Amino acid sequence: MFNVNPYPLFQLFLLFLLFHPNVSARESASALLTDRFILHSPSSGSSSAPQEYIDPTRPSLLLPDGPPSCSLPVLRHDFANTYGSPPASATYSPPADCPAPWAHVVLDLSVACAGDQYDRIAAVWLDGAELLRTSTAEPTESGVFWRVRKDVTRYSALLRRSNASVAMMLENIVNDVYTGVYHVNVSLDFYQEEEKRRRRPSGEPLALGFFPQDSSGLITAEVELGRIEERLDFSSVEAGNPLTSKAKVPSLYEEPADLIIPISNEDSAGGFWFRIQNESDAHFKNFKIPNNTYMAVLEIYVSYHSNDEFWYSNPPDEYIKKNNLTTGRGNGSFREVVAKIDGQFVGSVVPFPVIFTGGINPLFWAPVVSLGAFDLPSYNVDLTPFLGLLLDGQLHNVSLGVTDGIDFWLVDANLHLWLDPHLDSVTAELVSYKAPEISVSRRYMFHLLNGTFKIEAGRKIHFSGWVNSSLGNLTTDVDQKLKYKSLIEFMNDGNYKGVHMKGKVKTDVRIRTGPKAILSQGTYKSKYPLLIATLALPGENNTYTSKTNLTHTLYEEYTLLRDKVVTTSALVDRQDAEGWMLVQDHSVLSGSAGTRQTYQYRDDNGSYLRKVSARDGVLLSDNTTSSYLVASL
Ligand SMILES: *[C@@H]1O[C@H](CO)[C@@H](O)[C@H](O)[C@H]1NC(C)=O
Ligand SMILES: *[C@@H]1O[C@H](CO)[C@@H](O)[C@H](O)[C@H]1NC(C)=O
Ligand SMILES: *[C@@H]1O[C@H](CO)[C@@H](O)[C@H](O)[C@H]1NC(C)=O
Ligand SMILES: *[C@@H]1O[C@H](CO)[C@@H](O)[C@H](O)[C@H]1NC(C)=O
Ligand SMILES: *[C@@H]1O[C@H](CO)[C@@H](O)[C@H](O)[C@H]1NC(C)=O
Ligand SMILES: *[C@@H]1O[C@H](CO)[C@@H](O)[C@H](O)[C@H]1NC(C)=O
Ligand SMILES: *[C@@H]1O[C@H](CO)[C@@H](O)[C@H](O)[C@H]1NC(C)=O
Ligand SMILES: *[C@@H]1O[C@H](CO)[C@@H](O)[C@H](O)[C@H]1NC(C)=O
Ligand SMILES: *[C@@H]1O[C@H](CO)[C@@H](O)[C@H](O)[C@H]1NC(C)=O
Ligand SMILES: *[C@@H]1O[C@H](CO)[C@@H](O)[C@H](O)[C@H]1NC(C)=O
Ligand SMILES: *[C@@H]1O[C@H](CO)[C@@H](O)[C@H](O)[C@H]1NC(C)=O
Ligand SMILES: CC(=O)N[C@H]1CO[C@H](CO)[C@@H](O)[C@@H]1O
Repeated sequence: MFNVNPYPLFQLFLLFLLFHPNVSARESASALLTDRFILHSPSSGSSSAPQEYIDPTRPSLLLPDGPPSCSLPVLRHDFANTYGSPPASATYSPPADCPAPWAHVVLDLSVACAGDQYDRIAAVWLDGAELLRTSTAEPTESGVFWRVRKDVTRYSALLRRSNASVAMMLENIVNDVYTGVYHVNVSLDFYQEEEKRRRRPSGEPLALGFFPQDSSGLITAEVELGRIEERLDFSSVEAGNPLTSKAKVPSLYEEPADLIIPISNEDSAGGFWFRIQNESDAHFKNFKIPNNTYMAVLEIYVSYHSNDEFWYSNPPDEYIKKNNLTTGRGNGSFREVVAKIDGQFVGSVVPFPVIFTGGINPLFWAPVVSLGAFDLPSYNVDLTPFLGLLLDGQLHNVSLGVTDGIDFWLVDANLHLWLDPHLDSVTAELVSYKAPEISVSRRYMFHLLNGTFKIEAGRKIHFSGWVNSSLGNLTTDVDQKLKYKSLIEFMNDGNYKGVHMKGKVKTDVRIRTGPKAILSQGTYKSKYPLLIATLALPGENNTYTSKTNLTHTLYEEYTLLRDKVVTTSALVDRQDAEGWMLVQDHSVLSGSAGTRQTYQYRDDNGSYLRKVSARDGVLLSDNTTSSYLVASL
């Protein structure tokens, strides 16, 4: 049993009352709206030590083991009343004693906080390109702390820059009610491989070219020739005679890009992300790519807030209107983040539903946070088939928007580009483009506050294009199948709410030299079902008790076929949570809850299983079984 001290004043709620004087008791005391809450910490027993919070979703076995070659602190900041302030920033240069190339680079974020505070969204950027999207735990009086370690090797092109700007945004509010200040350290750990150190003793980057600074404030690139040669094994390629080479297959994003162009907000006063407020609110960024780009991937970062924080549980507007509800959390339960180039659809994402630590029942997320809450996923869209449209030395634009989105989404992207080290320019053409409109079917039935709302959506896309580079004339086929299902049920006159959502995506990327000659094929499959059942029982004095069961799973499978060798990896990450809370306004007065998590990963080298269970803020067990030789935690 978790006992907490309610605060009589709750600023936001008062504001809400001020502007919505007719808020119905029915609405504030029901399961109708999936919401966020604040956990006020007990004032007694606060002498206990600060507690570590964990996100056991990314095991360190996937990260390098042992001490890094160098560790570089890059940013330290106390995020107090930072609402409306620009991001905290510092100057970054790679460590002099650990020059590139690096086998791995790991971003290490440490956060500590004590007091009362909501969960907050945050991000770290380097020269405007996002490296990490993260959210915070809700603290307690005695304090909480956590650490996020993320492999950022893929951003090596940025990390090689000197005098770059590292920035972190974390919009926090500190006043009499919200007292928690987030203390943050960001550092980078560089791991050098012995072999690589031997091969490139000087580590001196060879500047291949600078792309002219454009009037609209474009890119300056520095490319390291040695790095590219190592990766692609151009050794058999005669620089002057590229087309005779027996093509070695480019790795599917295994090696870092040579150039990363941020698709982010140049006006960074509110952070480098774009703030998307409705479905017509798409944001653009102009860019120019080098003429020798042979592979391109757009990496999209997203998070959803305010009226769309729980977009997958929002009822349609007709239900809200018909029942005279005052909520803005509507527009149905389907969203799609759409990327376009020069106005043409090139890819989309139905995001994985990350639940922040104040969401649904905050007691679920102490001290085990929801899947991805400390390290939100980013999504890759392969743009290689579109290089034919971009390789003209002209300005193009990427736009990012949210179908059916309402206030507000934080979205940006990084354009990863791989450059040919032997040619000043390559040629390319988009050969096949099939991107039908997404099909969405909606079946809504309701009578007053009871109802069922079903949405099914799907889309199949196919893009194909060739790029003639010193690797040969390679055709890239991208096929993607997207499926989305959502069912929201309201029963007991709105006091019971069931949310069933499932996202499913399968992406195939094939690289071939001819119609049948496949050099490599990568297949990525992902499924993410989420089930939430909430029963609310109205209580005295504008309180209610809410009981919730939740199951949240991420399935991922990756298969790579290359040189007739197949490699696979698979992940199942599942959380089951159940519990109750007594709520007044948005404050949790008391409650009890438990969360169990099972993280299973396997690949061709072994398997890894981690089981964690927690109850009422206490970690009960944390057991790991691993067949890997090194599995330090
Ligand atoms: C940040 O680093 C400083 C200096 O090493 C240390 O004193 C402080 O405790 C760190 N804070 C966090 C949140 O890790
Ligand atoms: C670093 O960047 C700042 C501003 O971007 C500039 O004023 C300064 O001259 C640069 N320093 C070096 C050593 O390039
Ligand atoms: C969408 O949001 C933008 C940016 O806030 C605003 O200018 C525009 O009027 C909004 N459109 C609609 C239809 O609400
Ligand atoms: C909503 O408000 C209208 C106008 O005040 C009223 O006629 C209607 O009965 C109300 N509907 C419900 C479900 O309360
Ligand atoms: C983006 O490109 C399209 C097609 O070239 C053009 O119509 C549109 O005006 C561009 N948008 C911006 C904001 O540059
Ligand atoms: C890239 O190619 C275009 C024509 O295709 C040309 O106008 C431009 O000058 C080239 N850019 C560079 C940097 O060579
Ligand atoms: C590359 O291959 C495609 C067919 O696979 C062909 O249509 C195209 O003309 C080739 N490009 C060059 C420059 O040879
Ligand atoms: C709503 O459904 C519940 C059962 O879930 C039923 O008891 C109640 O009568 C229904 N309300 C209305 C207005 O139909
Ligand atoms: C949660 O699950 C338990 C056990 O299956 C069940 O008894 C309870 O009714 C469920 N609660 C809700 C709100 O669905
Ligand atoms: C509700 O408020 C009244 C008056 O403030 C108080 O007497 C009563 O104990 C409260 N009930 C609960 C359940 O807190
Ligand atoms: C599981 O972990 C708990 C504490 O974390 C420990 O007490 C227990 O012995 C472990 N069980 C196994 C089977 O390893
Ligand atoms: C599905 C749905 O209700 N979509 C609506 C979302 O909101 C915009 C306006 O903000 C409408 O135009 C859409 O029809």
